[in-house]
Amino acid sequence: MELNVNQFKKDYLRRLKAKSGRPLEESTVWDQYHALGSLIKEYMTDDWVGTSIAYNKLDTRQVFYFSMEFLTGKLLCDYMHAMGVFEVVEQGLTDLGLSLETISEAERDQGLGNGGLGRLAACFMDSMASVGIPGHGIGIRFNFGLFEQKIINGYQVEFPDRWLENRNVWEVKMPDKAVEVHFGGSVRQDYIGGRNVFFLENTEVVMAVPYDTPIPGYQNGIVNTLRLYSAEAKTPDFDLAGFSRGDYNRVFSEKYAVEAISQVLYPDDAYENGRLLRLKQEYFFVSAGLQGIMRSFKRSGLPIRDFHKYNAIHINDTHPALAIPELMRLLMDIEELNWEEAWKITTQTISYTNHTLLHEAMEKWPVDVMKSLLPRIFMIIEEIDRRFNQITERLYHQVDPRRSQQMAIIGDGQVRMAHLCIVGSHSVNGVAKLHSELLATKELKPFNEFYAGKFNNKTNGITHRRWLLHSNPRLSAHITEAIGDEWIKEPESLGRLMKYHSDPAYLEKLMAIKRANKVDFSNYLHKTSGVSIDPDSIYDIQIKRLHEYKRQTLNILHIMSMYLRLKEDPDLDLIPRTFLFGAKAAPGYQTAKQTIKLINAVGDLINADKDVNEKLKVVFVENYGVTVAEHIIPSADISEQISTASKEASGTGNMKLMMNGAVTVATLDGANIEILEAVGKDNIFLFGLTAEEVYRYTENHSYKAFEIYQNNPLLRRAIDMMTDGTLNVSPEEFYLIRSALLDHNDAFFVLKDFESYANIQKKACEAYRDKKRWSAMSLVNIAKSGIFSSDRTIRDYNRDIWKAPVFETLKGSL
Ligand code: AZC
Repeated sequence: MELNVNQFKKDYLRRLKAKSGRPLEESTVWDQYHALGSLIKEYMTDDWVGTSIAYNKLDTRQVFYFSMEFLTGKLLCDYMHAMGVFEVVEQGLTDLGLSLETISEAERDQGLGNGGLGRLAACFMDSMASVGIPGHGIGIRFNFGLFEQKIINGYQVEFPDRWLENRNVWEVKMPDKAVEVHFGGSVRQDYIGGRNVFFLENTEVVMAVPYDTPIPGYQNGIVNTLRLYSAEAKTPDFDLAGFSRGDYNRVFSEKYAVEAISQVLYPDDAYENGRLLRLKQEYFFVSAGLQGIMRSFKRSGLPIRDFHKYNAIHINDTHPALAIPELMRLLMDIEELNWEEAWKITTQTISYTNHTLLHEAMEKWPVDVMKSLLPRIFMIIEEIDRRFNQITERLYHQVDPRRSQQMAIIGDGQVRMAHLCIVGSHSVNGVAKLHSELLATKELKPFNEFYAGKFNNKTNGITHRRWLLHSNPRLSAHITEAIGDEWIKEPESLGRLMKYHSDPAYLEKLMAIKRANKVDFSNYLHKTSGVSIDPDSIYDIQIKRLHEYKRQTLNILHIMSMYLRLKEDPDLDLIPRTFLFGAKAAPGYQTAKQTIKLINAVGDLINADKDVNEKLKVVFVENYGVTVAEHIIPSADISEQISTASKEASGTGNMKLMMNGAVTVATLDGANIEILEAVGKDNIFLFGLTAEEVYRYTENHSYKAFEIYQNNPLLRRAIDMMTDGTLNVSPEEFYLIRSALLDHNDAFFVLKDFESYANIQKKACEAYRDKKRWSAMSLVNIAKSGIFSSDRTIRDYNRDIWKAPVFETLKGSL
């Protein structure tokens, strides 16, 4: 948009006064942030409203991305970049004696997600708008996002994330678009006008109230919408009669029970804990979202039988799986279509992404729970299952009689949500080549054979605008100086940087930028936690959720072994190295929590030991999240992507780090394999078992972890350090970690991969010593990262699955 500095200053001073009721000199940083947010939102409004009018007018096919999680982070600076007003605003604020940096610190992270899955949804929102796809997000407006983590005495302690406590300037409440969602009750069946009709009776009614947040594309005037639903009690306040009788407890507890639905995000990443409230959350937003879509579709006057031609609904993992029976319900019970018509529309509307192969993450709901919470929905699922079984039984009863039971949606007293998604959608995709291949050939093989062509791959991506352009301005400028700014719209043109591959001046500047970013991060860390780190050491970074399969344990055991070697030989020629960890553990995941304590205990030992602390430092960065990531990633030298092969579906942190010039230490897992294909084997450090080997060892039970422990003295000493008193904790402190490794035969092959990990780490350090070689490696990683932009991912989804129109701009369609 057009905006000059003077106009901005004028607008801003007025807004500040109106919002805070005080002059600039007396305003707080919060006032300043709030006024700025509200002004930026206003600047966006014409395009936002215009976009939705244009989509309606053009009867456009639209995409709705249903996701339980949207891990958005902060929005202010992103918005300003998208609108092309960043520099003007920054200058205007400086003129007024204010600092944009300070003001943007007042914004709270929108942390409505656990990790990869939720952050992917946020990147997709950005890319859909920027690529020009009419695509919106549908989710839950949790009052509390993912918990805030504090490290106290080395332990993770969780605190509630009160992100809404000072209001959210970006959202717009839409009370007129609220819909009712029904739980419980019973189904009454009637035969009216020649057809079976189903009524829900005696249900508990919850109001789903939408809050809309604008999602602007990058300087294209398109503004899509993220719609998050909040649960409210139906009567506007509470039961007044009960209140006047003095029945306060009952009155309030009913209101709270309803509102509990959108109260808090479950803090489990890739793990399903099967709570009833969680199932309520899933149905709540799915039903609300579909009713909203249905309502506006009907307003358009288009025939209901064409619903799938105008709406593509994508479900992010199985959490929104109930969209399938819910859409069936709406089409049959409300729109009066028959089963076959409704089924055709439903399956052609819905597509599904699987994000994990881990069995503990696969959602299954007990039949009796589903039946009593959602009686009509359960009936529909039963009917889908019955019809599907009929076909599979006919097909397989002679060849393999067990197969139709294996494929059933309802089995062992449970509803298998992944099976429901596969049967009820027209496309099933994995999130990296290896993951999609394992889905099709192993975990979901019978389905892939049954549904030829339904399974496909869409390798994940990240928005290079947030993760490079905005969070690493020095590197962005250096790139633009060399190849122009086309890469912002067409990220694969980053490949043109390859011509600087052996240009000493260019590479030197690249390293100077990395050094400056490292200084920035060390200042940030010092300011936020009081910890000092040395920008001349290697920054070796592992940032992601804490999980046994991600193997933070392998990293820390290797650090412990380096410590032991250094203690024996203090003159060991090592380049100083800072190991940084950032990770939240699910509050109920004890092994993960012990790993956090272990990292901190090792850090305490090493950082205080003068024999080693010139060469090694271990830092656990508190409360890892989107904003912390934006500070760390530009400074990274080494990216640790060391999951047990076959366990990490894709990973996306790996992409962010490579894009910022870090070199990856990797197993052949998830998207690491595609990073290898992009950069070539000389620009990545690979180690460890392959997925095939992991499957083989697991299947034939030939792995013996204890033998490795006995035969590798250094590794044994590192493991024993957990219990022998060196760490200044009780010998019981890390018993879960130790027993997972030794008593339960190390399910994630930490011991098996240890030696090859230690070897590759040595190689990485040798490479780092050679500055020229390292800087060229770093450059190749940046240059080849364009394919990991979520713009590419979104274009792939749209080309193969959604098939929505792509608009360069909507100007002129109004
Ligand atoms: C994650 C995967 O673990 C990660 O590898 C992937 O990059 C990310 O999704 C985005 O696709 N999965 C989850 O966070 N959660 C579940 C239930 O899979």
